[in-house]
Amino acid sequence: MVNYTLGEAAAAKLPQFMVKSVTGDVCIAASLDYETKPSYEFPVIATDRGGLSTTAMVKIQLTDVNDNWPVFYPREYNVSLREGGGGGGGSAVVVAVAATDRDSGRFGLVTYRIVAGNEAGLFRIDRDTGEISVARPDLLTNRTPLHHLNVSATDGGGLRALQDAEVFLSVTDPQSTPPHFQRTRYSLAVREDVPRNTIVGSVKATSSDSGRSSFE
Ligand SMILES: [Ca+2]
Ligand SMILES: [Ca+2]
Repeated sequence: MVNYTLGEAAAAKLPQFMVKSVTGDVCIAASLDYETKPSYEFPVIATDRGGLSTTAMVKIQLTDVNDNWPVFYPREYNVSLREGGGGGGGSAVVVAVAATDRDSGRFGLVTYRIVAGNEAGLFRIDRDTGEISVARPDLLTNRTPLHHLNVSATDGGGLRALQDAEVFLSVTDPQSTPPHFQRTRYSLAVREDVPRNTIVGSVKATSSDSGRSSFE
């Protein structure tokens, strides 16, 4: 007659597993999560009536299941576009949306699709990278100055992000230019013990339109 137990240290650390003392069956005692811990290894001790014992190691390898939905971060994107798609050529990438999925392999592989707002085929998206570009620069005019796309993310197991990404694209007049910073890089030195609200420098951008911007 042999009695089976988890090693003492393992029993304290691993509430997920138990071993039946009479049969030696290894059972699940609490819920598992591949994303938190994909494998376990622990000793099982067999003891006979005379008190002699021996130890075997048990290794548990979990198999991933598709239990995570893709999640967009950020979920909203704002882009300004030049009329006629100028500035970098018509097929330049104007914005890239991004969703992540905690699963491994194809269950974590995200593909993107524009699901609303692109009825005229103005934009296209790279389904693997989420990069959005202008497919029809000739249709990009400020007679329709605002475009609103909904983008879905779906993983390789067919789970779709519960919330689509929203992309707001505004078409600006080719004459107007976006504000530009006086410098592209600012380096500021700050003592680590300065109190809150201390001004440590300032950044400044200027705009070509005469102070009053007509739209944000
Ligand atoms: Ca997934
Ligand atoms: Ca999983």
